Amino acid sequence: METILKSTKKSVVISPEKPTVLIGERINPTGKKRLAAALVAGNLDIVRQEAEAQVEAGADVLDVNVGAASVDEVDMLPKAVRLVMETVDVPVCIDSADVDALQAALAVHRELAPEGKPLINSVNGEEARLEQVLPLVAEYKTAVIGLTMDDEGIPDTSEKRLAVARKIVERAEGLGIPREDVVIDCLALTVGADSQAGVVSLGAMRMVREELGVNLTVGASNISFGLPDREVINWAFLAMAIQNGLNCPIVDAAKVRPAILAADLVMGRDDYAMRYIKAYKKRTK
Ligand code: THG
Repeated sequence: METILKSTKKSVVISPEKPTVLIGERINPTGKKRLAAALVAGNLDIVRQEAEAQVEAGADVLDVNVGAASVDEVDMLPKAVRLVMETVDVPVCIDSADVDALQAALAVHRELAPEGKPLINSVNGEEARLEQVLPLVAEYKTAVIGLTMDDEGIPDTSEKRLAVARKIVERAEGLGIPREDVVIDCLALTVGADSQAGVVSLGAMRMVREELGVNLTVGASNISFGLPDREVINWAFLAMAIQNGLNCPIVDAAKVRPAILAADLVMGRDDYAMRYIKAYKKRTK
């Protein structure tokens, strides 16, 4: 099961047989006042800096999200995607709740990388969203993240999240979108509010991976929201999620890459610990 993303110069293969792919989360104004203010002012300098810093920190793909109050995403998302594509070589993950913004960004992506293949973030099990986003995925031949939530919200059991994932995969295949181009997000909610949030998410990952065979992402840092020393919780969750089939988390690469390399090593995906040691040497230099 290979999901292949492409920029102009680079292909990234997401596969259970390969090392974990890191999708860098930092081009996102959520919780970042300085970036939000800059986006409102139309200033994209921080986007350029974050793109460079994340690739330097080991991000394999960059999520691009400009959603904030009073940002015109239809205007800004294509500009941010263009800037990221002109700044770094890695494939992009185009993240918006606004379908018109997704379409505008996809048009720019096609212009700059006619042979490229971005990841769209995201569709979910809501009828309206399936009807709006999947045709874009088919038209632009992209890959897409499917969130395991629907018109009723986020299901509170693993089985119900699996059912939403099954529906998204079936609807995608019905439009001729190959299953390998659907990456499922079983969703992490904070364990600070619900002690079962981690177990439900991890269980859904195992079931989706076993039944549907698709690749898996998750916005990993949500697991620790509101708690102290968040990184420790994120590391534990990521290691367990990787064992349950997670293979392309959305993360802050600078903060979690060592933990992910350690998990890949323990999972037998790093011969002679070459990747782990190389990253350690770079980090301590
Ligand atoms: N699933 C999918 N896509 C997603 C998410 C998901 N995209 C958005 C989000 N969730 C993942 N991205 C982020 C980006 C930033 C933060 C968390 C998740 C974040 N920001 C800090 C804060 O809020 O405190 C600011 C951190 C800083 O400045 O260092 O935490 O779940 N498919």
